[in-house]
Amino acid sequence: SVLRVGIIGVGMMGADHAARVAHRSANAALVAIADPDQDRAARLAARFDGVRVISDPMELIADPQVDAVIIASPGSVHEDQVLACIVHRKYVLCEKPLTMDSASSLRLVEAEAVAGAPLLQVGFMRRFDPEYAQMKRVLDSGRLGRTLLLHNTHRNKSVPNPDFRSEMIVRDSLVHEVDVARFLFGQEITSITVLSPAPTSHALPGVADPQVSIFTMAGGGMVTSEVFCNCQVGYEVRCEAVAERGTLIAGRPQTGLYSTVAGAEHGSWGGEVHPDFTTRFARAYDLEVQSWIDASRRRQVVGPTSWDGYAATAVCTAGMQSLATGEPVTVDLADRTLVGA
Ligand code: ISE
Repeated sequence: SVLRVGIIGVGMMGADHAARVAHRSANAALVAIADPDQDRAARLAARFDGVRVISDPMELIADPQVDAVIIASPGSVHEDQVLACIVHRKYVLCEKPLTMDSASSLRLVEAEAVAGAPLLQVGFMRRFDPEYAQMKRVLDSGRLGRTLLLHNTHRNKSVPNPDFRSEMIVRDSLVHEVDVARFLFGQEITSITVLSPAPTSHALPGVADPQVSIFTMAGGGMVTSEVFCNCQVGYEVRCEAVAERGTLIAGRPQTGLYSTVAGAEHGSWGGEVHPDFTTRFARAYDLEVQSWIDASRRRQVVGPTSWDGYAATAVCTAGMQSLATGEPVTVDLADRTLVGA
């Protein structure tokens, strides 16, 4: 039977997922959406057949006609919404960050363990990007020897939202690099340092942008990440892995001299720089959502788990502390066996 999907939050990401579920996925139907902005929800619903607008997200989760839920609301309301999905035994794909801090994410890991079956996939779509996925396979094959380092670049053209301050760059943007590091190394992060170089004049006053972060992995490897949210050019995400006998780069521009300049639409390199994540990771999101649909129909969770969401939030919680001093902060992680994850 077709998986009947409801979506909570239809801003940029939720609206993108709505079109994906309705038009580009097999064995799924978009049946309901909820958003605090009723007009926005009604306008979006009108673009599809048979999609109901339900004003209360909790009602959408409880609705017997909704089999599974995508949560694309702001991180601050994720905890209650994911908890409701667990209570109603609904499969749920929750966008990152899982929650705002480590303690609330841990509560979700525990609630899922008590429910007795995994229900939650966290929206770390990079794991589904064909190049990142291939990088993982090559590193795991051992052909290049042990993985030593990762160098990540993560740039956004701009962040118009005035709430997007230094902490949010850690919690909402750097969190992807946190998951990439845990995914590619297959290890936890033990400490994080967040450095604040002199900021760009395009950042709001007092906002540390760009930021440079250093993670230490449980096995002693290291990860450096530049996150730059007002780079003026476009969306650029790259990862270089350094192993004992070789290197790999995901997200490399295809050919020739690469040069970007602010002012043109999205910069240029003889080709186009992506305007934002919806185009750069379109394929990753398609694969992520289809995999979630397929797994939910089999009553399974196969992507990043509640533990992955919690571990990433725990690293970002430590990262937000480090932001204040620039000193390394040890990541405080629960004992996985004790929480049943
Ligand atoms: C956004 O929420 C994302 O997830 C993007 O991938 C990231 O580049 C951006 O900085 C975040 O705001």
